[in-house]
Amino acid sequence: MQGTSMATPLVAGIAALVKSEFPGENSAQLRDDLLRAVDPLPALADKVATGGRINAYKAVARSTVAVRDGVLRVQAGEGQRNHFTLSRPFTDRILVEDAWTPPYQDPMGGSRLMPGPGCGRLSDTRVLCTSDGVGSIAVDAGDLDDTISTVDGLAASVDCGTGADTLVFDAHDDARTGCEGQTSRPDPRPPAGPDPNPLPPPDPVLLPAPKPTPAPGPGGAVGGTSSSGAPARDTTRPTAAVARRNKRIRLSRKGRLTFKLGPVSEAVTGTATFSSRRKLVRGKRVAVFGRTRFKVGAGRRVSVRVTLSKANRKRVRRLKTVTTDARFVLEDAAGNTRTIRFRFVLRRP
Ligand SMILES: [Ca+2]
Ligand SMILES: [Ca+2]
Repeated sequence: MQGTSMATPLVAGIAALVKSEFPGENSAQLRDDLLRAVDPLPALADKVATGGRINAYKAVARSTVAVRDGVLRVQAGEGQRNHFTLSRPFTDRILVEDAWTPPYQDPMGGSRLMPGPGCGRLSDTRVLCTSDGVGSIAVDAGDLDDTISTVDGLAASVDCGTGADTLVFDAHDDARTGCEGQTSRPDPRPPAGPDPNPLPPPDPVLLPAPKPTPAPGPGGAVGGTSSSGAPARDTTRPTAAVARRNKRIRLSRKGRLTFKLGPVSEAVTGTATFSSRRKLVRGKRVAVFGRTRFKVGAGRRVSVRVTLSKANRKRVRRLKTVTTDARFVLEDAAGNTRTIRFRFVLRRP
């Protein structure tokens, strides 16, 4: 079974599943959930927006992580095999992880971590919390077979729940319930001083729904969609405003094409790929004629320059104009990516 007509009911079915589990979500949140719940597949890298295939387990498996009243609480949802790992990379931070099992590995495990007060998301399965004022840790792994590794040097209360569970703990006065396999951890590694970076921003999904903003004019924010209304703000992915869009760009006499995008909301690295249909590079239906990498700081504009080959320069001169597709893939320090596409007309010098 393949193709969009097959994929549509599958995605719609998973959307219904998410909606029944989390009825309070609005459509922007639901869309965000579906775009995150994929197994990346190399074969789909350039074919679909997410570069992956939807995974129903990933769409609904969620755990919450928050600091309340001096306790860091990790609460698993129902029907999840969790692999909670707590660590202390910095003296003032606690890192909580619940990694997905690799695609095709059965049974599925891991969960998307939803950061509450005192915590922020690094990626879907990694959350960083403050340890300021945190006196103890409470982990509830819930049903099914879970593995839990607690943080060093903090009293933990671990409830492994039902299932065959495995716990790795340090010699602290930990309270442990329902954990069958237990291992004491050897000497902890000391944390690397205070974290020089601020905590990641709070989870946009837990924030009140964003107010609709007026349609973006020139230089407006660009989200996942381009023309249909104001996109939802997504602080976990790099955003960029558009400087040149649907414009005509003139090729320089030396065959250079300069394209500007930005400014970007945070420091990003990325690639820009330029392709045209048939006209440049003979014999191919869609041909890439330029590709370049870039690296820019927060608040700066992405400016890329591509030089056309001599043969392609000649073709642009002959054709006068060439419809060109530009594809920008931005990646922030935490590994979140965003793809932005444009179509513009390349003009001869
Ligand atoms: Ca569990
Ligand atoms: Ca369990």
